[in-house]
Amino acid sequence: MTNPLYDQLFGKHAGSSRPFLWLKDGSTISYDGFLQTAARLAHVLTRSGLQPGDRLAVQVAKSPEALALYAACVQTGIVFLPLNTAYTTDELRYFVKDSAAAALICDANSYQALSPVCEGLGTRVETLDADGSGTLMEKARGQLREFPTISRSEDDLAALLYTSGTTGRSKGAMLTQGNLLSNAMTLAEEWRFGADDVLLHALPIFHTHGLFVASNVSLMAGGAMIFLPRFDLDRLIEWMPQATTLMGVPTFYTRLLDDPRFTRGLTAHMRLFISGSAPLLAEANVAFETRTGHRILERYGMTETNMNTSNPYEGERRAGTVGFPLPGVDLKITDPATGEALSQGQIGQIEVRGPNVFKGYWRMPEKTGAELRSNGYFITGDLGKIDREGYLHIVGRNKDLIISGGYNIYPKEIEVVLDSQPGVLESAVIGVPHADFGETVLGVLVPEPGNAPNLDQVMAGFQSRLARFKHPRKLVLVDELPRNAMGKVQKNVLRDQFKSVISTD
Ligand code: MLC
Ligand code: AMP
Repeated sequence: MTNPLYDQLFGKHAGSSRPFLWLKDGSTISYDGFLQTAARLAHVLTRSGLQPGDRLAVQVAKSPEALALYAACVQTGIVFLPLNTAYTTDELRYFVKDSAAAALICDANSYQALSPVCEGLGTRVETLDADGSGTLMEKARGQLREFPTISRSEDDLAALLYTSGTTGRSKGAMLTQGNLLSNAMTLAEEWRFGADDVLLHALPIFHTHGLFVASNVSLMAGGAMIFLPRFDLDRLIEWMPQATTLMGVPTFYTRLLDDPRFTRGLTAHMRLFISGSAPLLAEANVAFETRTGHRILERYGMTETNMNTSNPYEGERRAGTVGFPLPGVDLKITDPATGEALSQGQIGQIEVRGPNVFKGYWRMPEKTGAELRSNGYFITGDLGKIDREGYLHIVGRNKDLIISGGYNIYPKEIEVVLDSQPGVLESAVIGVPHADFGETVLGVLVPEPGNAPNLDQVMAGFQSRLARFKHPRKLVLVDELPRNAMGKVQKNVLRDQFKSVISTD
């Protein structure tokens, strides 16, 4: 085998006229058509000088061409580096510089802002828009429909995915071919994906969930995807009769439940609903079953590890839990202070080991050393316990992290911006309950003596610096922040104090 990930996900479908992508206008793209686009893109990338191991940063709207770019990277050994379309130019500068990306693909709209940034960093820029137009596809048009796949091993890097850090500096998680391949194989089998499956795909493709879990599993099984540009309730309901499975973050499911058109009849033919990326409230799962007769299958994963655990396909899907470790994944609960394994029922930090666990953080050996033990266990930063029957319950986080609508937001990044604003002495950013997003961002500010900040100006300070989804939904002023004996801000006290501040608005 020359390139295990390419061969298993893509190469085996060469020549197949089966539909791979169904688009919102009702047209389809066959496996073969998709692979031909990928091959053309592979020629463009290699002809522009990109070598195996080089990073290709991609910040583009979801489209078949954007997914083909991922396939082209796998085929050429170029490391795929997808970026959230909401990131600002300031955020992009960091990712391109830190990864030393050889090239960036962006929307035509962003070209003007990003090309000077890239020029300074020696990074080439091409454009790709949602409709497939732009310089990239223009160059692809004249290329051959076949590309001689570059040889790779399971240990070679396939992708670099940035996850924010608790210190405010994002870390690039290095994912190998073997990491992605092992997880795709396991999940396709565990969730019984087959060539007849049609996955309703409404997630973004710049994160693990939409890119690796949803797309890799479909590719592994040879199934099709209804490839919607984004989550849109009307489109989801319109397309559901054609689908067999749906993967989503909990917000997908709560929004569906809020819509009277989402009925037992609409879902009667569905084979499977899967949720992840954020906690699905047990009550939401129970309400979903009452409405549809389906119990959502909840699983647990993260950027660094792909998927770690899953509720069973057959057997009890226990609401409020994330199920059992996947085959090949070792999982233990440890004492955060000592790292010693705890016994069943005790709450501690969740550690995982297996072929799914990443290779480390890009050019950050100390961070890698702090989170990835030499015996292969990765310290997830999540807190959990295992119940009597072996189901994992996630009960909290040992890391300062907010998950809003499935997007991770690190408070430190926001506090740095708040603290730099005139009139702000100090700040603490916390997650508070939100009916739609699960959690949302609240900024708690202490004013400078005699110089209260203008809150509108403070909010305006975020515009160019951080993606919109990270901006606080609300700012509140307090005289001082609660601190413990060590002087550490007690965010749990603030979370308790302000737990109703958003939902009761
Ligand atoms: C959008 N907005 C958000 C937001 N999404 N704000 C907070 N949290 C979010 N998740 C903001 C926009 O900036 C905009 O602000 C307003 O909300 C409406 O934007 P929108 O584009 O209309 O939002 P919508 O389409 O409704 O998006 C909500 C969503 C989306 C939940 C459908 O966020 C989404 O697709 N989330 C999935 C994220 C995901 O894939 N996570 C997986 C990570 S991988 P304004 O003020 O300008 O109107 C991972 C590992 C694992 O975690 O285990 O899977
Ligand atoms: P990310 O860094 O975006 O990959 O997010 C990973 C984090 O999402 C995990 O560390 C968990 O905190 C959280 N997460 C993922 N799936 C679940 C789930 N099913 N329940 C609770 N939290 C989850």
